This record gives sequence, C-alpha cells and structure tokens, in this order.
Amino acid sequence: MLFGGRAGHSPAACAAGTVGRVTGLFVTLEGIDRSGKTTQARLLCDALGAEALAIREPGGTAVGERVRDLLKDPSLTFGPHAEALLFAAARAELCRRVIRPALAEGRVVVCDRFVDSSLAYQGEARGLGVDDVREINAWATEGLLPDLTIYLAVHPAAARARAGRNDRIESEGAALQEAVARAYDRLAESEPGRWRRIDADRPAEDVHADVVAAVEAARASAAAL
Ligand code: ATM
Repeated sequence: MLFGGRAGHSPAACAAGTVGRVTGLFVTLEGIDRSGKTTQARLLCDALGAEALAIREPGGTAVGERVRDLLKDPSLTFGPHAEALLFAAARAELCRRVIRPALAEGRVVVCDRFVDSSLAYQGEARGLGVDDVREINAWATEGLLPDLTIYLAVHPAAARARAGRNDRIESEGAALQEAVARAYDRLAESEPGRWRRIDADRPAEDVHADVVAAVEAARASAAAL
C-alpha cells in the first residue's frame, strides 16, 4: 500500500472496467527467528504458482545480497543506527528494482520480512524507537507498505527448541527474541487491517491453510476496491 492508496493502484485503471484492480498483491511474512516464515513463504509460493514472486530480506538484489552478508557476519559489530540504515538501504534497492516492477506486472510478491522486521528488531528490541525507524524506512521504500502482513506467532521458547544455525543477530539469544515477539504483538494489534496473526506453534500444513485463507481474503478485498 502506498501512503494514500494501495500498492501501485490506479483509480484511472479501475475505471477502465476491469475487475476493479489491475495491480499485484504485496504479502509479507513476519515473526521471530525459527517461527517458520521461510517454510511458509515457500509453501505459499508453491500454492500460488507462476504469479508468485518469492523474495527475502535483506537481499533480493546484487547490492542487497552484499549488505546481507555484511549484516550476518558474526565477526562484525554494528551500532544500532548503522544496522538500521543498512537494512533500509538493502530494502530501498529491493523496492525500486524488484517489488514495484513486479506489482506493476500484477504479480503476488511474497516477501520473507520487510519494514516491520526493522520496527521490531531495530525500533523496539534495539531501542531506536519505532517512530524513527518507521520514518527512515518510509523514505527508503518511497512509502511502499504491504497489503497483507502475516505474523507467524510462536512462543520464543518453542522457537528456540527448533533446530537451526545462528547468524550474528540470532546468536544474541533469548532476551532479544522475547523483545521482538512483544514488539510484533504490539505492531499487529495496532494495525489490524493489514496484519493477520496466525498461531504457528502448530504443524506446518495447518499453518499453511491459514496463510492461504488470509491471502485469499486479502485478494478478495483488493478486488472489491
Ligand atoms: P532471517 O532470520 O529472516 O534470515 O533474518 C536475518 C536476521 O535479520 C534476523 N535475525 N534474527 N533473529 C532478523 C534480522 N533483521 C533485522 O534485524 N531487521 C530487519 O529489518 C530484517 C529484514 C531482518
């Protein structure tokens, strides 16, 4: 969604008599480490077929992948401001070069993390402040927001028990993940129109069924616009 309208949505195009919307759908998945986002993004894209475009953050462009390597490198330390700006820089490239063009082609863009990750990790957990992080990201993304954000809610202790390798941020432990989980809870409650909270402490196929239902509902409401 752009500030003041849906992603790339053109009133003139709607008036041309198509089914009411001619642009794509921008879906993001959010959650703490090991909440199952990557699995659910893959299952959703498999279900959507060729119209889906799967991307992950940080990354998805040549510059973004280099920034990802920097951000995940356990031998580096960053101040919170530099960390937030690097995430925003990778995101700026992704929006301009990948997401906006795909939405303009009518595709369903499925993004594993987006601005809300920065609000939760850098804004809340790192203490930079959600409003400041939102502002730099609004500038970096030129105002692009998802049509639907799926929050895969898991209990941090249950997520810790799932297997996986740790990168620089993931290695910081339980306190960070708990702060991030609380931040997601607040973000989801503050914007119920865009967020859909799904209990992800369940088998992947049950979670997937709810994810598909949420995307179908978002498409139906976009088509009604
Ligand atoms: P993945 O777990 O999705 O690969 O993300 C990498 C890490 O980057 C993840 N760490 N943990 N736990 C979340 C973190 N991250 C941020 O801190 N801010 C952001 O804006 C994004 C996109 C990711």
